[in-house]
Amino acid sequence: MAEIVVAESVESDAGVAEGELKSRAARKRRMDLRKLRTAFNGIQKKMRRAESNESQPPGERMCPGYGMTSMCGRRKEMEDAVSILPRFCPKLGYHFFAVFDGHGCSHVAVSCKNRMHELVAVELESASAAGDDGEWKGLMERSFFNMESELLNQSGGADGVECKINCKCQPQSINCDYVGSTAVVAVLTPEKLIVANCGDSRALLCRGGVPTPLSIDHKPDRPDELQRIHEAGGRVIYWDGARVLGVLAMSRAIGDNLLKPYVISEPEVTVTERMEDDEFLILASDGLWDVVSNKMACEVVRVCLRDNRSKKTIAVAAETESNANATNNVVEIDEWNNKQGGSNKACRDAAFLLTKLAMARLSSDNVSVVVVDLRTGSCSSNSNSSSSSSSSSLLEL
Ligand SMILES: [Mn+2]
Ligand SMILES: [Zn+2]
Repeated sequence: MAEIVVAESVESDAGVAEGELKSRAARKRRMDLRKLRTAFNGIQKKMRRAESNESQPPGERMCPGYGMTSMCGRRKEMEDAVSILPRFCPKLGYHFFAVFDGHGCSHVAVSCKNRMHELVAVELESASAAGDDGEWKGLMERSFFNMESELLNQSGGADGVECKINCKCQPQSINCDYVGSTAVVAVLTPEKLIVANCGDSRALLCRGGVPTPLSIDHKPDRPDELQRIHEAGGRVIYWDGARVLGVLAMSRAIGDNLLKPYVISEPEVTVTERMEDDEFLILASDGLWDVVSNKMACEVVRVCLRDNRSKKTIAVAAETESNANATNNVVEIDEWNNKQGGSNKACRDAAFLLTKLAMARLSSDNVSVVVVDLRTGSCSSNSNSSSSSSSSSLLEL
């Protein structure tokens, strides 16, 4: 600002009559620039507030854009379940996303869908500060343990099974011990992305265009899992792929009482610091991952989200062309950056496209996909700096 003032006084001191018009025009340009800069500063401040969510009570924080598809596909029964709960823990304002892939029957997956977020919220509320990574690990492990304990209590012990959910296995009590579900659970905080996984569903982060898995599938032939099963006295038999005792094609699951202690429900937990170049998160059941690679899934979602963004950018450009008033342009950008989170068309399209791709590639399983656009809604403090720097570079243009 000081620079501009100095420049103005120098020019008016020159006082050349012919230059009068020129300098008036220059002054007007500077005034416009100053207005624009003031407008940008205001918007930057607003963006930072919205993104850090500091001004909002945790219970009202914006959720990133998300979309999901869950399809029975070529299977007879639908045994997948999806759970999405923005602000599931009102005290902290964190967001919850999960995919549960049931086997034997849907009741374990459905119970997980109904209860897992509540169990995680109870743990979060009782934890004094869910800040450090070790605490997150314990917290998620306890939630999974409690989830399974509830299922065991439901199945009434020696008297047989008493499922609370109406399901196909209810009359045949013995089968219920062969019923289970995978669980891939993601908790999103303004700074971190926590993933707890048990089974062969998968969480994949796209960071700067690079597919970054946040979970490793629990398959019986994964060397460390194979060793664990052997040490527990179990065996992995190859019967249409590697299976625990020749039965289950995954080495961890919630439920599956008859395969204990070889099949365990303890999740593996990753805590990932959110970065400015985090693009989106995909959670999906093996119905997708069996036929679509991490790389391809990332590419498909990128195109969907980019298409949506570029449409918006074109709209902004058209608006600018027809209306030379720069301030209007700024308002458009402001709206674009602050667009509300929540269920979002681009993410829904991306999830649907991935599901269709799995079908086209002859997936024989249920397919469930959740896509979360990490560039919308709540952002980390890291991305605050990036948004302000990108605004400044806009200003320099
Ligand atoms: Mn499956
Ligand atoms: Zn059942």
